[in-house]
Amino acid sequence: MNKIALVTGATSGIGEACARKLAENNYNVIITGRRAQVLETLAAELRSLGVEVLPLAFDVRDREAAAAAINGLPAEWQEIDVLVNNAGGALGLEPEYEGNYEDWDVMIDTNIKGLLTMTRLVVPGMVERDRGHVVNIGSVAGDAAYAGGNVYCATKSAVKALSDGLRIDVAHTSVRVTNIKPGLVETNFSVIRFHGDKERADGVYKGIQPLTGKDIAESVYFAVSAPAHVQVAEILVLATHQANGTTIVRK
Ligand code: NDP
Ligand code: 8X3
Repeated sequence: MNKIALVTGATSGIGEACARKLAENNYNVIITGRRAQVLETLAAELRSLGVEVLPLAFDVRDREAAAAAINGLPAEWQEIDVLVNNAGGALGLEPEYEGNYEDWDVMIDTNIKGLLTMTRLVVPGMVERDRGHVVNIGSVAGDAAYAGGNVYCATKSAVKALSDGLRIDVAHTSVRVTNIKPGLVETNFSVIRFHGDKERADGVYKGIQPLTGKDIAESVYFAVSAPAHVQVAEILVLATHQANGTTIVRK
């Protein structure tokens, strides 16, 4: 019987690549995100790989909707083996003293509270079954702040703290917790950060070969496919000409 993975934010970028990688490796996948039509299209593609796919459209900031989706899972989808908490992003790059309140709320509500909601809904079943793996998508941005990163960096520091905290809280079980911390990955991330300004977004990846969602999915799968006694706690994955969140050599 195939294992079951749930990937949040599977409509784009890293989450989409994770869903594809897991499906290619015979996981039945629950794919989530807000855009129902995009989920349907991806579901059709992944089903052609011979696995079962359940698309669930909801906003991770909406606790009631998230609870209805997870608590209402059909019986054959309830025993989730892998939760990839990926949904999230950045909005704005203003100095902290000039930041936008609404942008702050979206980042905190999605990257921290949304991740927590999904953890709260899915992990009790893993603990009960004494089996499961939570993969949180953190960021190099959580290791140290960079100019204008303030609130986004804080949310990714929170992902590190929440991953470490969960790892402690499930240490008496066989549930594993991994924090994947990508560097520059070319996805929709920067287009969204700059509120649709594609030219500015392209500038983020100018002069350097960025990572792809697929590169990150490989790390996710490395952690998930490790032997049961091996807990990959963290992986920091950077582009080759990037040394940390601020040192990026462009050619
Ligand atoms: P994308 O913008 O390409 O994808 C973001 C995904 O998150 C989409 O599938 C989107 O789906 C989903 N999402 C966003 N908000 C919500 C919400 N409120 N409810 C449900 N789903 C939501 O960006 P990435 O793939 O790059 O980002 C994925 C994760 O990786 C994020 O947590 C990001 O912080 C992290 N990351 C990204 C890096 C990068 O350089 N790109 C580097 C390090 C970490 P939909 O719009 O359909 O809701
Ligand atoms: C995304 C990577 O460095 O653009 O988390 O913040 S960075």
